[in-house]
Amino acid sequence: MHIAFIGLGSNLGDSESTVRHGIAALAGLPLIELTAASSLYRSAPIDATGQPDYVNAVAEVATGLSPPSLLAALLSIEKDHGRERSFRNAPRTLDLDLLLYDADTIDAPGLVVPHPRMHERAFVLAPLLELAPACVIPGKGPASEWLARCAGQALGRIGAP
Ligand code: PH2
Ligand code: MG
Ligand code: MG
Repeated sequence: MHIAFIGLGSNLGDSESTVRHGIAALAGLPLIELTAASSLYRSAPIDATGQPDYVNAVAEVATGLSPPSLLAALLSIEKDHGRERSFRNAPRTLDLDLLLYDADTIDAPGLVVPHPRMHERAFVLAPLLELAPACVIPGKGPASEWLARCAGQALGRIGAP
């Protein structure tokens, strides 16, 4: 079994409900056991302007799936929730990002792990640190040190998953 962390985000439709459904959908996948889910957070959009705020969370799973198979499963959940890809960072019903897979580093077309921007985003780091306070991002260092550098990013805890 492998341990993976998945980032969830939504800023279109009923985002709180969608993120909760996304977490439940992860738990329902074959060869995936949901081991923990963070609180939900509301966050201002990063790298996008004039969009609604996001709801974000992070889930921890134990899985027998390889990284490409896990990614394919994540994309199928996004599709089930009506995800459309119109332009980069377009508002989305549900985004599921593979953040970490064990301590692996992967650089393949369409699959880069650790997620290349996770260390500079409070909406990933705060929920991740709830689940894994000692988390070290391979190639980057302690997640807690990166969160301390994200002080300017607006983020509020909504509540339990
Ligand atoms: N996702 C993005 C771009 N910007 N901003 C917030 N607050 N939350 C996100 O999930 C997010 C974002 C691309 O996936
Ligand atoms: Mg994303
Ligand atoms: Mg994505």
